[in-house]
Amino acid sequence: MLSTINKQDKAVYDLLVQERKRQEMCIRLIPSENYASAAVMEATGSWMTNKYSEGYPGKRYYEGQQNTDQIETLAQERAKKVFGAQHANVQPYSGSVANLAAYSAFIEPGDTIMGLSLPFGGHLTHGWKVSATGKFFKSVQYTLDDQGKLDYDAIEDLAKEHKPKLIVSGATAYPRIIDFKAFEDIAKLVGAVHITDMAHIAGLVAGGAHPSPIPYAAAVTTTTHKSLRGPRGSMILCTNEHAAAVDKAVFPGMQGGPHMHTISAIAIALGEAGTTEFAAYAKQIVKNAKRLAEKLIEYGFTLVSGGTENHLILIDLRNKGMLGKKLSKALDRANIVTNYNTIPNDPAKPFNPSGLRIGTPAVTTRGMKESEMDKIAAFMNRVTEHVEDGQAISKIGQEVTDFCAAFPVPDTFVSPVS
Ligand code: DSN
Repeated sequence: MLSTINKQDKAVYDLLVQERKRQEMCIRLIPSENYASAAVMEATGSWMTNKYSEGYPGKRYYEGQQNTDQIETLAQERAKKVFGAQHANVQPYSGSVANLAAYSAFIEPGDTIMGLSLPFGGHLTHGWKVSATGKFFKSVQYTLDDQGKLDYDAIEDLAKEHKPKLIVSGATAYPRIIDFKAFEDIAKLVGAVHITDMAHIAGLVAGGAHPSPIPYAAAVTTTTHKSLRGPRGSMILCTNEHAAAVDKAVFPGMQGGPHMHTISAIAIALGEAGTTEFAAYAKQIVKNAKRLAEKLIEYGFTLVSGGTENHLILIDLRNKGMLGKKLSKALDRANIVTNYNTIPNDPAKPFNPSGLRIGTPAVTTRGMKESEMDKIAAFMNRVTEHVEDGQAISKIGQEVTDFCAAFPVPDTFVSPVS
């Protein structure tokens, strides 16, 4: 496997193999990561890499689209079916581009947008000041209440005060169900367009484990590689009413040639996401997150909002007397991969914040269930208690690797020409 790369470029081959091993021997808890299937991985390395297809099916600027038109149409149709959407654009290169495209389909530079502040769990592209979305648009940011939950009354008040043209719902570090109807009602009240970024929860929505934003947003953006378990790509879903504006905003507004190899893999991932197995997977992600949260609480960890209702847990480490970076680095040495993160109203600096963000999509793909979450919580607690003890951390790292051996990763070690 990967024999061609092995023969041609040993340096890259060695790194690819090492990464495969790392993914196999670690407990991967970064909530935006997953293991794509072998079929998805094969498509991303396929012949579609070689094709330019600027435009849309039936309306391209290059010839030779006999197969690309069909595969893009297939991806669109599957996206519409999985999410119950009227229209799907499967071309955005990734989530950030999809968000900027979605905004520009509805509003002009200089207009006001309103999204969840990044340090409270939003995303750079929800209007954070250093992002193009915070520079090209006037940005007003909502935050969370004292419990770490969305406060729809406060969001409504802020919207009434600033009258944004566009309101973004969605988050990257929010452990609770989002009430998309409440956002739509607020948007209607102030005459704003409501856009949802469901990147983190797309797999849960596809599998019926989180309410869908589709009925309540003018457009819904998502990446395809998080809980949806596809390739690194993105989509925008909308009603027929907004299809032309969204398509024009993506191409030619934001991008040139679509990545047809990624779109092929998105089609495959959506084929997988439409199955009953995937629905069970999505529900297990949430069950696992809830169990992991319960156990962490038993070990004395403080969780932002008191727990989780989705795939994600945000730990407030202040009562443990350490910052997120220190713990995430110790966990990494113990082969448990997480990321440090701000907590709401974080007294510490964003590059060394007070929180740790974890989630269960990747471990659930490996077949781990509630009893394994108990073990993961125990490992995490031991690392926290021995954060300064290199020997103890190495011992835990070996135990983690032994534990992982019973849960094979999807075979991503593939080559389309073998
Ligand atoms: N970087 C992604 C995440 O980890 O949530 C969001 O784009």
